[in-house]
Amino acid sequence: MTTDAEIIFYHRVPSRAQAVRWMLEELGEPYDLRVLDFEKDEHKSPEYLALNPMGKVPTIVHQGVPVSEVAAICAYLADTYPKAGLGVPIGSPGRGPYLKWLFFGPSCFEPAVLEKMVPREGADPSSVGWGSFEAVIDTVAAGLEPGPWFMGGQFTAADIVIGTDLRWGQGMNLLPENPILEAYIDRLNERPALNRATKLDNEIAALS
Ligand SMILES: N[C@@H](CCC(=O)N[C@@H](CS)C(=O)NCC(=O)O)C(=O)O
Repeated sequence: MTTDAEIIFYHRVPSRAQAVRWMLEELGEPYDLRVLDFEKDEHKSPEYLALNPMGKVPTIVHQGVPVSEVAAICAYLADTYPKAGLGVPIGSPGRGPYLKWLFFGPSCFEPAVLEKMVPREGADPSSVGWGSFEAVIDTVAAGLEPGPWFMGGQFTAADIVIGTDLRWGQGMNLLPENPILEAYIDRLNERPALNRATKLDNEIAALS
């Protein structure tokens, strides 16, 4: 689908790009969807590699500039479209903690959960950036107290970044029993934008 939307979104289902689909649905701005066919190696085409040299999804292009990496895209969109209230502006006391959670997603939470799925021998908690799976889980659960979101009463891009990994970890049975995390995931699952994104992505999955 091609429109005159400001945002072009390179997508694939299933993938981490589903976090960006959710972000875009929360944002409420129009976007031009380009679904890449991995079977045809469209993500390794010269045109796509010029946008994302990793040959991975997601990527967005905004005002001619490509942005990749889930957390960077979510942070960028939150800053660029502040009316949606999904970011914490520079100068606000919460800006630092907000950035902490945004970076904690890909640098600590995701690698810890992936390591839980595929354990590696000899990872020293003091040298790996995420410490340990248990420490990461405890940190996230403590960050959700009192909640309901990482930034208290404000739902932000950080909830989309970490929330996506939490929902995935729960689906893969990788999370320990934890009432704080379970209640948080239940709250995420009630968000209309997430339900819209899931429905749209299920329609893509049904076509392939
Ligand atoms: N660090 C990247 C990870 C992106 C990523 O690994 N995407 C996978 C799908 S979940 C991909 O495109 N894999 C295709 C490939 O590597 O060939 C991000 O956060 O955006």
